[in-house]
Amino acid sequence: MLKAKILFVGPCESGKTVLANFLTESSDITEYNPTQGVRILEFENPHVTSNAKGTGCEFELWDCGGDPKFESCWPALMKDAHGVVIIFNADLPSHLKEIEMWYSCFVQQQFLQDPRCLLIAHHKPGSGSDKGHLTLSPPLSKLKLVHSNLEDDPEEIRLEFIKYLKSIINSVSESRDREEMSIIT
Ligand SMILES: Nc1nc2c(ncn2[C@@H]2O[C@H](COP(=O)(O)OP(=O)(O)O)[C@@H](O)[C@H]2O)c(=O)[nH]1
Ligand SMILES: [Mg+2]
Repeated sequence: MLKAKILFVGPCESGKTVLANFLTESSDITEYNPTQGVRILEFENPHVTSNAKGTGCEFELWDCGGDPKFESCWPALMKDAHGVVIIFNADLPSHLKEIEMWYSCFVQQQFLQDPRCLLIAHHKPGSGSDKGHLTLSPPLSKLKLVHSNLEDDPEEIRLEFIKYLKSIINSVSESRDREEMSIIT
C-alpha cells in the first residue's frame, strides 16, 4: 500500500486545524495524536487510489503548530514528507510576507519540488470571499494556489485537495518505480 506524509504549515490562526479536520472528516480517521507542536491525522480517501491496482493509499496529515518557537523541530517534521500545504489567511497582508518564510523553510531548503507544494488561501466566515485581488510575487507565484471557503463553497476545496492527493500519490509511485528500475539495471 502506498503511503504519503503531508504537512499543513503556515501562520498561526490561519485555519490549518479547521481545514485539516474538515478535509479528513469524510474519510476514516484511524488515529488521533495530539502533541504540543504537531497533531497527526491518519486517513484514507475513497477517491484516491494507487494507479495500477486501484488499492487504497494511506495518508498522514501532519497539522503543524504555526508558532515559530517550534522552529527547531521543523527539520524533524519534514523528514520523509511527500508534500507541504501552506495555509494562510488571504485577508491579512502580513500573511503574504510570512508565507515566503514558510516556503523557504519547508520547500526550498528541503529540496522539495514545487509541484509537491500547495498554497491554500483560507477565507474565514464573514471575511468576504474576494478571490480577485490576490497576487503573489515570485517565487510563490509559480505554486498552485487554491481558495477555501467552508461556508460558501466547501466542495471546491474538498475537490482541490483530492486532486492534490492524487498528484502526490502519482509522484510517490513514479519515484518508487524509478527506484525499482535502478536496482535491477
Ligand atoms: N467557523 C469557522 N471558523 C474558522 C474557519 N477557519 C478558521 N476559523 C476560526 O479561526 C480560528 C483559528 O483557526 P485554526 O484552524 O485553529 O488556525 P490554525 O492556528 O492555523 O490551526 C479557529 O478557532 C476557528 O474558530 C472556518 O472556516 N469556519
Ligand atoms: Mg492549529
